[in-house]
Formats: sequence, structure tokens, C-alpha cells
Amino acid sequence: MTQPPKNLQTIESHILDLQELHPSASGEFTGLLNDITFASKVISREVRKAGLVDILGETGDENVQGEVVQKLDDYANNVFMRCLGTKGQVSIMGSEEVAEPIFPDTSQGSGTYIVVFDPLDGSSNIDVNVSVGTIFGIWKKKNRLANVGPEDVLQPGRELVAAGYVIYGSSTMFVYSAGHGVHGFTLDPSIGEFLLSHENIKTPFRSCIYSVNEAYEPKWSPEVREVLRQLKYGRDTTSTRKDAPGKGAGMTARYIGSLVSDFHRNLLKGGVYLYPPTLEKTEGKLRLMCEAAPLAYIVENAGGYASDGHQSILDITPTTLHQRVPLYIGSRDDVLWIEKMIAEGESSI
Ligand code: P6P
Repeated sequence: MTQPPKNLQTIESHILDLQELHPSASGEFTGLLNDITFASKVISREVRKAGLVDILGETGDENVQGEVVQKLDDYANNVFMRCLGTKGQVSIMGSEEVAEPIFPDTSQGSGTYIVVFDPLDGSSNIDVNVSVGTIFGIWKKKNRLANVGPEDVLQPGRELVAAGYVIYGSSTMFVYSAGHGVHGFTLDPSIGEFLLSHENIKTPFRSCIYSVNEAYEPKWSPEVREVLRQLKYGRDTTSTRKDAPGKGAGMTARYIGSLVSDFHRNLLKGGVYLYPPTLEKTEGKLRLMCEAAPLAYIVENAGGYASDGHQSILDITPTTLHQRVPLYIGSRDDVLWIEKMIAEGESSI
């Protein structure tokens, strides 16, 4: 007979424990996080049955990114927009699927929080049953007493008050941090609850996995190509031979093509995910506000690090809602080494 989970703590109870750390808390933040977990359960239900109902495939539209919109992208986006801030906590939302910031009617700009999200990242994988995910970041209005303005949206990741992701994989997991550790909850669909399964996640200091789309290698800078070579052959600090299998060559390559899935595996096992700039995409592909910054917040709270190749992702102040950024994220030692390799390569030009 299967044993009951060792820890029957639900995410709602975990969030309430968090609220107790802030005696002056109003409960708005707790309500908002619970709205997000509810939206995740609704999306999870639809993702799980995507192969059975007419929700696979494309809508025929393109989103602000110029990417073909999957039916599930639309569905997930609408669920998030309807479920978040139903009690006026949210003054602005930013969605990867929507060009402009969204002002929920319920708050008339008075809500304390700003939420930026990618409702369904990697959704082109849905049709082939590969894991996909949701990513979100929560900021606070800069001036609680004033009505919200565009400057409230374009805040750096360093100002995040919480961030998280949901991975719709072999099970549905909700991973979040509000600055007090990173915690993972697994959905038990039979009771409709996210139960604490990964308490206080810490990511290994060094990677054993690297995740990158190597098809773009010819379009990278020489220093990034050298980074890939040494990830493969080992970070050999002595030999200059191009074919020397260096020390520490014990890494393996894993690339799913779904950021949340690659990030989650690397977070638990120790790994580094790279999406470097190319000649055509000089700012890379991934979005700063709804992908890189929330995951950078998570990985830093788990002991890792995230960089655009030159600085911490968390220190970049966005200039536009959909700004893209190169991304190197995961085990702290490897991402710092990549920054160093890029700096050395650029200074030798
Ligand atoms: P490429 C999915 O479209 C996504 O935004 C991430 O989830 C994923 O890691 C990346 O793009 C894959 O991009 O260029 O390797 O297909």
C-alpha cells in the first residue's frame, strides 16, 4: 500500500506560514499567490487532456513576439488574466502573449502588486507531449499611495518580492520563492492540492549538465564557442590544445527545448542553461521580465546565479516590457566562469 506523503503541508498553508513572518501583512500577497496556484491547477487540467480535446494546435494568430500562438497559449493566458487579482491586489499585469500592460478592472490601478508572466512557455512542444511550464514574477508598486504608472512595471529583478514557475511534466509541480528559500510542491490531482515535496531547494555549486541548442554554434561569438568547447572537453585551465579532453569533462548535454523543464532539472541536479546571442538575435531570444528575471530570482535564492554574459540578470532594469536578453543560468560556479570567459575573450579582441 502506498504510504501517505511524508509531509502533508499544502501550498496554501506554506504561504500562510510565510505571511506570519510579516506581522503587518494584509493578506493581499497571500491571496495573490493563492490565485496563481489556482490558475496553475486549471491550466494543468487542460494541459493533461490536451491530446483528447480540440485544444491542440495553433490558433492561426501570431503574438507580440511574432510567434505562432498555440491554442493552449491563449487558454493559459486567459486563465491567468481572469484568476489573478480578483480582489484588487494587482494593478498591472504583463503577459508574454500581450503587447501592452494589462490593467485589471478590479483595481483601477490601486492594487499593490504587479505580475508579469509567461502563461505557457515552450507550448510548441505540447503537440508532441513534451513538458511545458508557466513562469511568473511579482513586484510591488513603487509608491503604494499613488496610482500605478509604466515605471512601476519596468523594474529590475532585484526588486522582485516573489517569483515562481509551474512545470506540467510527469507530474505538475509548483516551485516558488518569496525570499525565504525555494520550495517545490507537487500536485495531487486526486485531492486538487499542491503538497510540499521539495523543501528549501539548493542547487549544486557546480554543474554536471549543460543545456544549449548547439545548432546555433556557428552564429555565436568566438568566446561563447570556446565556452561550449570547454563545457564539452572539461574546463581545462592548462592545455591550449583544441582536442584535449580536459579535466572535469564529466558533463553531459541535456536540452529539451522547454526552458522551464531544462531549468527545473538543472536546478535539482546542478546544471547550466545557455541561450547566447547570435548574429541575428543580438539580444538572444528569451524575455527579461517574464522568463529570465523570475528564474534568476529563483536560482539565486537556491544558491545559483544568472547572467546576461556580463552582469547579473537581476541588475538589469528593463526599458520595454518584452525586452529580450542573453541568458546563462544555473550553478553559480559555472555561470561565473562563463562571465569570466566572455570578459577575457572580449578583452583579447
Ligand atoms: P530554440 C520555447 O520557445 C523557448 O522560449 C524556451 O522554452 C526554450 O528553452 C527555447 O525557446 C528554445 O529555443 O531556439 O532552441 O528552439
